[in-house]
Amino acid sequence: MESLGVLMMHPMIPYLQEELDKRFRLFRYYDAANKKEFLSLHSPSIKAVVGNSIVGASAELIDALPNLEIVSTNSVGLDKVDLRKCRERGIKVTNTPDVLTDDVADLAIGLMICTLRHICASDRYVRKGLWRGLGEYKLTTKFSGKTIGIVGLGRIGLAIAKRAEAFDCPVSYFSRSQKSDVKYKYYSDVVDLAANCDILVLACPLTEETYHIANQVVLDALGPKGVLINIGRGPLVDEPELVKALLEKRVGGAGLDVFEDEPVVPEELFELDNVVLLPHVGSATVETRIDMADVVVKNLEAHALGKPLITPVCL
Ligand code: 8YV
Repeated sequence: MESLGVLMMHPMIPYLQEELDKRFRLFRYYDAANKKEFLSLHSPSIKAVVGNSIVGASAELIDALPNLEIVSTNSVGLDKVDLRKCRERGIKVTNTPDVLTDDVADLAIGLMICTLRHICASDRYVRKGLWRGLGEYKLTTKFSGKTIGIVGLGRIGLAIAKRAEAFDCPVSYFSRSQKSDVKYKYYSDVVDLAANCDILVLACPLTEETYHIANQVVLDALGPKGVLINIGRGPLVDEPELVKALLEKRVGGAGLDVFEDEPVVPEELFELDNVVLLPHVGSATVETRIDMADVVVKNLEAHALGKPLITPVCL
């Protein structure tokens, strides 16, 4: 297995780096001062790429790696992997589904409650001494019982729906096609879903089809009492339109874990108490990141031994 050269694109938890180091020949792309030189020097040895949601395997990178056999991304999202190129070149792809579902769904519910009940803003109120100075915090909005519209009813969307049911929240959803095995109300049009829910949750993958799925029309359908939650990818939302809609109070609030140009977050949002901003931490718990690392390592191990992959992506 030591002959498998693995290119790591971005720093990840030490555990993953150690486990990869133990088994394979690890090349740290992010450490290289001159990336071009680094690649031309090591490309003959590199057979695997480990990326994540920040840096993955672009067409340009894949072209620079003639012996690449597998891309194993430390994420469930595949938007940073050029899947078309992988298909063309016969390069295998794996990701980290399932192990992060609970964390991301927990965070989605947390964002909904935080946004409606102003948990972060109330906390700031106490820390700034305003409770003592100005008295009680203003009234907020009830969460239990709100109608939740989920865009994308995959593993994470379903886990959010299951949690929402415990709060007596009616769930409806939009996806490419209606699911035969769920009881939730289906909308074939995302605008209709937005118009008929209190909280719109983006839980779908980022693809050409879903880019800016939450556009101005959808945001206006969601309306001044509606709240947008995004735990998917930043570019699912037309961010300038969302900022405008929030500032003009055409949308009631937003809970965002992801942004169009991370780590850049529109500063106009910093002052809004009805907006919760998180630094892309959906899967960021010790337990889950270790589980994700194990999936990456097991996939590469299986590949090196010629065994079936653990979580192959169908290309
Ligand atoms: C991580 C993610 O933030 O799984 C995804 O698609 O966005 C996250 O789990 C990321 O890959 C960590 O680097």
